[in-house]
Amino acid sequence: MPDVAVIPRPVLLESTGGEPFVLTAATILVVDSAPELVAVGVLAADLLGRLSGRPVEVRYTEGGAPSVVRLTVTDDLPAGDEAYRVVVTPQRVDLSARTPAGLVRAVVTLRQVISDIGEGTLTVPALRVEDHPRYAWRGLSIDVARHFFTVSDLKSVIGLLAHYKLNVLHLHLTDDQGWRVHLPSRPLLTRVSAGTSVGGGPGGFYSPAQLAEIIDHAAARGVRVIPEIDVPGHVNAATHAYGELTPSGEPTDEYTGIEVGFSRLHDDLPATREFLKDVFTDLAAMTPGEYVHIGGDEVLTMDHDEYSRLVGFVSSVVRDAGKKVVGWQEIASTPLEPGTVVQYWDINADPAPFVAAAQAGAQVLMSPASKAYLDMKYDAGTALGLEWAGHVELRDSYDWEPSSLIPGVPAESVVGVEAAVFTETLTDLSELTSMLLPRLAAVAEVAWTAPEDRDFDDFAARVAQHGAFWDRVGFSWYASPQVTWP
Ligand code: TNX
Repeated sequence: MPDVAVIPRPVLLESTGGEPFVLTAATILVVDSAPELVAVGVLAADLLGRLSGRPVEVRYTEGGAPSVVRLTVTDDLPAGDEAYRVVVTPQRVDLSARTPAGLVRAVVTLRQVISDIGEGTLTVPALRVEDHPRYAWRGLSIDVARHFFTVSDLKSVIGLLAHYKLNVLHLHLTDDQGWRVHLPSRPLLTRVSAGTSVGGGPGGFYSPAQLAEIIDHAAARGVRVIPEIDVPGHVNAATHAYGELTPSGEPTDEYTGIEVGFSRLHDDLPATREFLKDVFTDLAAMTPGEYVHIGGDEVLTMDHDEYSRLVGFVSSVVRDAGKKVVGWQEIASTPLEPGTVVQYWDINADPAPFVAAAQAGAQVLMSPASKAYLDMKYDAGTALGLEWAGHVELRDSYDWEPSSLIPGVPAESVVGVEAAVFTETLTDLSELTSMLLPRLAAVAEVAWTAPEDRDFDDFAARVAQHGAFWDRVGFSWYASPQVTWP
């Protein structure tokens, strides 16, 4: 099927032969009238409308219409919230799934197989897709602390996640250089520490209403938001706002450099636990999802005992607020409750703590920096990005196997895959997407597609077809020499 370049590669995609479906002015979109389904229907109609340049009507019944795109919820599919089916015949397109999130996946597959043949005419080849993801957690972590990204930027990123069937947006909301979410219990955090960023730029923050707007926008596209407040290190923005968090009682200076590991909380200061309780209780209250990320990385100036106590305390606050804990891999060396998610990033780390954590019922989320850190330079000539984990070309982001990455950690303990983009060197959406694309598509396929169905050459031939889409949407991207772009 030369014109069909679906990423991530579906479980089954077959041509059923014959004439394509043609979207005309007579085509209507039909969906049952449950509110969540209507929302997906409106999203799909809006998409088809934008592609064809003419509005597509949403109806609740077919009423004998000659040309129909139909969205249906059914149990007649493999298990899992995101399983879906697409069947295209000359007269109709049937999208079915077990859940609204599954329907979003089906709509995206439809979008990726549509050809625009001009003058508002869209065609879809006659085909059948049966599909479901390998991993339930397929994410992107984005650092909005080193540089701030607006609500509108994040909506663009969410669109990109949805387009590659990623379902988690992890927001790294705080770091030494800035505090990016307003918390009602601690107003000084944003009043004092939101206006800075790496290199001294203007910074910014999200109000509770804006965070809710991001969460809702993501939810409508089958993407859940996992917010992170990074403690007990990476906290200079907090100690800059609240002097009571430092041994001298004086606030620290603002920080706009890119060193890591120097800032810290102190468990023996009376203000510390009050602070942690306030901020994580507020954050959990603003989070409809199951998880809150507590950070926990790179605390280079604290002994292990104190680190363990602080991680334990924060984890208990998060659990008391009804949420499960996610933390960077360093938390694996502390006692963890079952169900905690440990995010692996440093490929040189000792496997032993991960093995022990998995045995204790923790799950591991795979973000190996040398594969999935999309702020790494592609090669020595890349203008932006860092290189502490080496250069990460497209093939590096594609050719790896999450289930056997950490020796001794059983495949069942791997909850999924998350790409990450830290933004020390990335100041706007265009710079951001130039690092995400095309590698985000590669990581998305690692997370969705079974290993036996993955092949770099096959992926490269498909991703070559996606450049035109990125151009149309206005995303900057990197023309990797590992792909023959058309
Ligand atoms: C490591 S990965 C960090 C971040 C940096 C990033 C740069 C991790 C948990 N911490 O603080 O921004 O490297 O790539």
